[in-house]
Amino acid sequence: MLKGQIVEGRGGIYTVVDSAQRAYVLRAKKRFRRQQMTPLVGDRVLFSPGDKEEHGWLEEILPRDSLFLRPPVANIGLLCIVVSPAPQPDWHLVDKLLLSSRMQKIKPMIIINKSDLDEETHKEAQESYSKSDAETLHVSAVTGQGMQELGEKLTGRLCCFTGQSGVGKSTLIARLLGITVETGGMSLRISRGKQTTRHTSILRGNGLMALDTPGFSLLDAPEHMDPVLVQDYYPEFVPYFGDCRFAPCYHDSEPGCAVSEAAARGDISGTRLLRYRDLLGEIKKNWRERYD
Ligand SMILES: Nc1nc2c(ncn2[C@@H]2O[C@H](COP(=O)(O)OP(=O)(O)O)[C@@H](O)[C@H]2O)c(=O)[nH]1
Ligand SMILES: [Mg+2]
Ligand SMILES: [Zn+2]
Repeated sequence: MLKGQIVEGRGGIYTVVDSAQRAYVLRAKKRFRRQQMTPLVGDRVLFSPGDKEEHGWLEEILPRDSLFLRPPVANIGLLCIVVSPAPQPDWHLVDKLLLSSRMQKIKPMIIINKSDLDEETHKEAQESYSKSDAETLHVSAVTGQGMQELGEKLTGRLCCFTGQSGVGKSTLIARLLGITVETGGMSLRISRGKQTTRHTSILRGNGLMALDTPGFSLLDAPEHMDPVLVQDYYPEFVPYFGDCRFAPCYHDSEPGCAVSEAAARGDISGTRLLRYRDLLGEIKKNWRERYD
């Protein structure tokens, strides 16, 4: 048996690539369906290659390091959350993506693209996230600023690009991997129309592996999350947890809240705390309505 990684899955046919970048076409054995195991793009697998024109067989899915749901991809090593000056950043969306990456134990990175247009967006990002553990990097796919450093950070892991539509995800990937990818304008409109049938595949080039996603304008808050756990995913709040007057404290409007005090002193970002409270409100509402 050989070892490889699924780079594409379509209608029960999987394309798997081995360490020498050779591609194989495979089908999954019936056993997978019986066991309700769905092979996913990104899965590391064992397989028997086919003979000449015959497809081979996917034999076994190796344990996953991570599982991302939108899109469904296994073993993402880095979630690249892209923002730009235009379209304007939706920091609530960034916070939700950070939350889901941390819940899945996937390292996040915030990429501020189109730095050729302004530096304000980068300053805003630093204000919000310098105390969290998310790295921020400002680049321009057009001028090439920061692109070499970005390429180095992507090396050696499967990187998923996500964020609003139009921020330059496809342009960044095309430039980094040296390949052609559908970007803005007409082709974007076409790909939008096809979005429901659009499948996910791993793109490869220059020794890098990336996933492009169509981008979305809205991401729902987690539906079944105990609201008291949300704060655990805000690393900059953690040092203050023991110092709040109430236990548990949601760091919402409780008196004597050490997290609120830290924000008032400017030790953590006040805007991020305000957005946390909005998200907490949404998660509380989902939690109350979970049995409806
Ligand atoms: N000024 C500027 N425009 C960019 C940059 N990167 C991408 N764009 C443009 O932004 C638009 C959307 O890019 P696209 O890659 O399709 O965005 P996506 O929807 O996130 O994949 C296109 O017109 C790109 O040419 C950049 O760094 N600077
Ligand atoms: Mg795109
Ligand atoms: Zn508190």
